[in-house]
Amino acid sequence: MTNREIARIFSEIGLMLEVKGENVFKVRTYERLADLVLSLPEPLATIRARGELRQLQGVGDSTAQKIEQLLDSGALPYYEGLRQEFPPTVFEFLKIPGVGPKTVKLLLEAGITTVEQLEHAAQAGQLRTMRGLGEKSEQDILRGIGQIKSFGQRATLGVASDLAETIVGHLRACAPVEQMEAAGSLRRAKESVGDIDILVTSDRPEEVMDCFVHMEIVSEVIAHGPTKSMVMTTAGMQADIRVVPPESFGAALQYFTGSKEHNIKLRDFAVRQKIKLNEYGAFKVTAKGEKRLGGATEEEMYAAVGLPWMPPELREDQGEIEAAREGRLPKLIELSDIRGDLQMHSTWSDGHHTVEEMARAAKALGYAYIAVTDHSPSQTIANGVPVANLARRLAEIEAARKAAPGIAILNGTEVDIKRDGSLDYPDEVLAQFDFVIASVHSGWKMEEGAMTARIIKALENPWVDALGHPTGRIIGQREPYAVDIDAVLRAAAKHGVAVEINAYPDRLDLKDVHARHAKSLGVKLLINTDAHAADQLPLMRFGVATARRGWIEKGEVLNTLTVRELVKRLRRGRR
Ligand code: DGT
Ligand code: CA
Ligand code: CA
Ligand code: ZN
Repeated sequence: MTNREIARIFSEIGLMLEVKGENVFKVRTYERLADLVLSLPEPLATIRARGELRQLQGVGDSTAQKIEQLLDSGALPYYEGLRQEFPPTVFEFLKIPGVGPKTVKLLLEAGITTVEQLEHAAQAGQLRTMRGLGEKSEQDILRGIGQIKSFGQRATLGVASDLAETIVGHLRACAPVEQMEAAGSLRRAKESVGDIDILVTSDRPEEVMDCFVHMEIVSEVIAHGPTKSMVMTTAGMQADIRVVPPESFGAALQYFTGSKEHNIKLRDFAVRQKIKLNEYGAFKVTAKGEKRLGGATEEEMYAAVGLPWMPPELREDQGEIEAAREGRLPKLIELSDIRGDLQMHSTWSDGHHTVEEMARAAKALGYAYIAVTDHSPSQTIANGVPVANLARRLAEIEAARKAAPGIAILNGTEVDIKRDGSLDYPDEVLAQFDFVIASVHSGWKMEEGAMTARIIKALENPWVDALGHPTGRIIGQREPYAVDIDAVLRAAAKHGVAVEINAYPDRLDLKDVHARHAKSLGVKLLINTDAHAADQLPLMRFGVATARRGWIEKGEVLNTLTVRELVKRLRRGRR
């Protein structure tokens, strides 16, 4: 069993115990275990082989035994037993935004056991009569069910990327593939991906098909042809593969990368030049017939109609073809432009690794600096740092600076924006940090005007350098809070506050179109991972991809600067 699978089982145990109404400490124990397992840098089986399971923080004898059982047999009687106590839909309930374990308990007691029954009961106004629920929870539940339906079977960019990497890695090892690329919305780095589209060249296509349909992660073979196949994976996501001849690889890659809207516009543009573009190539159409112009590479496809190649992230028919014609495509930011990461959490709040461990991991990525931004005190669940502990925390940061030279460690905080727009540390405390990013973590349901005023008030505080995850959304799970993002971005521009593109793939916040709007207002951006463990630092790539979808260039992102330039350009550096 993988760490991820074991973590899921612990997390489900925690949820089931919570639905049962067990005591919170027991529940938290399992939540923490799940977090711990996810943050481990190596497989549990390896740790066990060294005899070090019991040395993990928070792992006692009984937990270690459970892990051993799972590793040996793939099953855990304690877990199976709990599952028997609930209808199988209990986890579907819990996925509905706005439905927590306490609500699930009430629903089950009322005999509601499927999402369908729940939706009907909510529509019929039956929930408001139940103790502990009201008209408001009824509306929340209906809205939550609606959100899940509209996200449908799509996956987040993070999940889709992992899956595509697994498939591509498997094919490289198993099949005689030459060129290989994942196309579609994944290549365009859309925030959600419907299915994975893989293109391959090979002189033995049938062997490629065989390897593909026999992958361990295949749960169902939907189609198995000589050059085209389609499977459903255990992750619940469909994947398609096509083998194409090398002279058509660029044409197919261009076609299947999409977007459909981009392709339609491009083909229109081609037709006016009497050129035909399709998944086989580019062709000049004359009275005598068709003459092949190219198709082995994407460059040939675009060159055939007199355009430069353009990055997949731009291909959304948002003006990129016009810009290409006029020679004003942006020079998009790249991952290698990033010199540091300015939002992450350490063991001082809810992170899994120490300041020094985070610094070493960031240095290994080639970064020149990080800001460690632990939560502020009102985030009690996230173990926010009380003022009284800040001096000890700073001492640890100073020690880490000595122990991990070669990377600058900024003493930062992710300070809470309270409901009234005031901040969770007093100004004289904020003044002592090197970097302050302010975020909303509570009171999601405020009305738009109040939320906008709340955030703008926070941006007016002279010690706020940046705004974190500006709309608070969790993709496919939680809608952004109601906020006038245009007004917020204008305030950020006015006060010289940088605005974050949170790179965590479940957030991507600012999202692409908002990033582009920010750029048009002259707002400076930061791309940060919000890592809660060292292995999350590489998620930076998703934030960079989102910035690229927003047409962002290097010069608009502050964490592409050297640390000296950065410190000068932060708001506090300009005082
Ligand atoms: P997804 O999978 O829903 O996240 O989005 P895509 O963009 O990956 O769409 P998908 O998988 O249906 O098709 C992959 C690409 O193939 C798409 O981006 C453009 C191209 N394509 C598919 N169907 C059509 C079509 O009817 N017309 C045109 N022009 N292109 C198409
Ligand atoms: Ca697709
Ligand atoms: Ca597809
Ligand atoms: Zn946060």
